[in-house]
Amino acid sequence: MEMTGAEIFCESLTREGVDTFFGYPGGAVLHIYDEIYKRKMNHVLTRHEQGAVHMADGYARASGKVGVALVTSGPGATNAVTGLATAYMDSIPMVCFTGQVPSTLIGNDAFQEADTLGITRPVTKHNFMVTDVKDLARIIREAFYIASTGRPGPVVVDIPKDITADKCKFHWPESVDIPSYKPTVQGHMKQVKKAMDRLLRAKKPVLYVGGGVILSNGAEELSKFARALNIPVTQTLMGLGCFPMGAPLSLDMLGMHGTYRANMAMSNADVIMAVGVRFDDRVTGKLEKFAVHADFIHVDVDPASISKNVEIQIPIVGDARVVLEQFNEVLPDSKKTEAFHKQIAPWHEQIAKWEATHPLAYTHNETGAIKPQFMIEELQRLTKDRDPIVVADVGQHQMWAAQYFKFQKPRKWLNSGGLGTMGFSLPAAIGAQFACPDDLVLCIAGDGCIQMCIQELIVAAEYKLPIKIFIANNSCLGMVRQWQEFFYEKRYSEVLWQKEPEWVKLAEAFGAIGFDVDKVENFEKVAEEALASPQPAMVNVRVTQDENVYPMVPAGGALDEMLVFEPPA
Ligand SMILES: Cc1ncc(C[n+]2csc(CCOP(=O)(O)OP(=O)(O)O)c2C)c(N)n1
Repeated sequence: MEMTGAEIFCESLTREGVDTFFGYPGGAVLHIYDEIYKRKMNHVLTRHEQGAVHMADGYARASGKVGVALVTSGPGATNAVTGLATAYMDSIPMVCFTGQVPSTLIGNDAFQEADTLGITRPVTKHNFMVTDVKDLARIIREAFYIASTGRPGPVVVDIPKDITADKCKFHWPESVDIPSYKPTVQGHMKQVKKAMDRLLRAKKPVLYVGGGVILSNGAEELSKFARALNIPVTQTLMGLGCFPMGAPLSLDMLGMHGTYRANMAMSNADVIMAVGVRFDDRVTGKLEKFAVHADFIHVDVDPASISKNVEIQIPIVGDARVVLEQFNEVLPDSKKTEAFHKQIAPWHEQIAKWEATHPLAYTHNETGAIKPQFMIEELQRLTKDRDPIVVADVGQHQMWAAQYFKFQKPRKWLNSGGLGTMGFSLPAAIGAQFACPDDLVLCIAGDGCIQMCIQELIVAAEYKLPIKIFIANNSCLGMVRQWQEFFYEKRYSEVLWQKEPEWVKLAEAFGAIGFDVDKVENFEKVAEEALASPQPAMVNVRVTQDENVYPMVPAGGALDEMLVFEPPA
């Protein structure tokens, strides 16, 4: 039977098992939207294309499935770019369909024409333009395959309008075979054994693990491996929760705002086994001074990330979970393991000393004003039994959430780590709630970030999503203020607001319930009320303005040259 391109589009999404997708209509995608209407598909109408793509992203991060977005040509596609770049930097599996002007008009500066392929090429893992309706089903199948295999990432499929009206016989390929794309899954066993051998000779080993462990669903294998050998584990911002934070072996986060013990351990280690990480500059600090005593083992699915920033002695290309499984197969016998534990015992003692001298710390305010760190700690305490998904935005509040909310499991901590996209949290929280309808979803945002995609709050109200937004409101762009305090002699240029919205009214205007709180003594009551509500809620938490995130490795500094918190005399 013949189908139109629009029918093929919808049928292909169904075959891919897409249960929810996010989008915004327009001229170039009208045929597709007509078919969505006829089939009553589970499409979520957002209020901005950036919101649609962040929702698809949050859905993917929380569920592990491919997130799907659909936007129109021209401004629809350009509005999607920030969301695509965000997903690209964090290796999030996503397929974004963009409408395009009819094939005959391409290159004519037609109404709502943009060179979507050109614009999105640097921010996608791959992109396609469909030039024949007969290719549509195959391209959609390949797009999902490319997005979700190897190092995951967003894929754009650009579909000219005429293709969605053209007809052909529907053919769904049984399997995908792309000769130029064959990601390596299994690690080379010789390399695994070599790495194990080097590791067992280490006196100061560290496991440096990140988002790749979460993306590959490798957290269990990681725990098994780290615990068997008793090796300390530090996680990147993207990897939080892939190993339980606060556990005896966990050094928690490393990098610019990492813990003192994590950064000192990295700086003094003799062997670093990196798994599913990319040696980002926010992690390494000054490269010439990064972990100068260490030999590196690097496990990564993307061969291009190996020796990209730091020279690797033992590379292993493969899926993080699969390679960790391979490591667990060649664990030493109990006698050798015991000897290794003894060999690294002084290292554990040293790490404990670092932790004792410089733990994460802040002081409470005598006036009863709320410190942002307190807000995070309290939120964790009040939601412990509900194992929430926490979606953060970008700035100081993000770093405090990363430091103080001790994530125990993967996929519970979602944030824009690579691109640092302000505005991410609210739509991503909505996407996460669609993916996990029974979970508590907390959105932790700054007063700057929340205003960037606030229009999506109405979507939470419309779909009755009980997301809980906590705004750490310091009446400024706090992270920028902190840099201006430290590095620009307190010249606070364009970071302090003169006016802000009336937050409770704003929440109510969007169909959510709103709360204000500004004293420690009231926080619990207000938070409990918001958390208990079946509605979306937005809590404006007035926090102190002059708080800084510590430790801090100044940009371009070495990891062990941290500015640390000094309690006031
Ligand atoms: C889209 C975008 N624009 C600008 C920035 C630069 N930036 C990083 S953090 C930050 C301040 C965020 O302020 P706020 O949301 O109030 O959070 P706070 O740091 O105060 O916790 C800014 C402007 C960014 N990351 N993203």
